[in-house]
Amino acid sequence: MSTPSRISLTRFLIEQQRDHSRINSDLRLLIEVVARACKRISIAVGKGALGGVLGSAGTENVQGETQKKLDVLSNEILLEANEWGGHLAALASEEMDDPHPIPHRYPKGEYLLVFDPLDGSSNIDVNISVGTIFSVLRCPEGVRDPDERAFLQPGSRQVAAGYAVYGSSTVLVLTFGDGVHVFTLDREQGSFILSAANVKIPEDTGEFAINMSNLRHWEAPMRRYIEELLAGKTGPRGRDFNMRWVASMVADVHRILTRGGIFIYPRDLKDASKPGKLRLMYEANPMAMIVEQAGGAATTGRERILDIVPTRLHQRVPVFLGSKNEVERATAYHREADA
Ligand code: AHM
Ligand code: MG
Repeated sequence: MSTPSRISLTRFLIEQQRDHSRINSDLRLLIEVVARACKRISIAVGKGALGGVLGSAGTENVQGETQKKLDVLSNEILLEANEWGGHLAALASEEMDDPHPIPHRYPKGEYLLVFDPLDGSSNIDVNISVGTIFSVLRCPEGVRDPDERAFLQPGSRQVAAGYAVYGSSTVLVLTFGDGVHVFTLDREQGSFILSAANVKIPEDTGEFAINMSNLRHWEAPMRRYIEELLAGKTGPRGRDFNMRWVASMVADVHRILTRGGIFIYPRDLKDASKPGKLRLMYEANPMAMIVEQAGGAATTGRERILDIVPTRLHQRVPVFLGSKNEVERATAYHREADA
């Protein structure tokens, strides 16, 4: 019996282009380049203390968060990898105030890339999974030198989205709007190999992910939803629910992609200027596209995330995503309360 052939990311992308016309050669190059950058980040993360990359960089990003050395390094790796290939019109990142133009010495392409270079910063120094999240948009027609406005497109216009998790193994998850595919890094060969095609999130779940320490700051419908889960068998839901919270969105979402669940980072009344913690363009949108493509749902508790027209590159939104029936229930509670 012959062993089934392993499908590398390169082969997968070539087949998506040649046999299914789902992507063009520039988008194929873009994904290859991002995947290569993720391999480099995975190596840097994997070295841990021996690589001299742990700890704070002593700087702050635009959101006033202290940057870790690995945040800065990962951002540099993604920038450097993507500047010269001719596939991008501009890049933007959680770690940079403004979009990064393609240097004039290089050709420009038709795509915009926006990313969180290393998500889960609080977990970097403690050897817990972190990851990279990215979203690909088309540069609006006729725009030669894209600024922030070029990026402000609803998530429904993403042409691709993905994330990498640097965990016990490194995985890369991808969608082009036609299903979700998971690749696992073969560390010996240095290539990503398809490990699950067309993954689907179960519609029902008994597992939720949320930072419970913020409960006192939540809105009433949010508290109602969680209190019903916590009430378990003898409560209105009539069964017990289990909780998991890694505090790395990439890891929590990957668990949900693998076995279902609902992930929530709700609006928080602690700081009225912040309608949630997570950022729309490089956290909520790519994850929402992936989750919807896997049969799940993603809302702000009130509206579909992918329908939001962004007003700022670094804007924040509440996030409810994962198993469809739970996301719909939590969203219905918010809508009922508003009515
Ligand atoms: P980061 O991009 O600065 O790492 O912040 C985003 C992270 C998410 O990965 C995670 O879901 C959330 O912040 C955890 O927040 P908290 O520390 O409040 O539990
Ligand atoms: Mg993040």
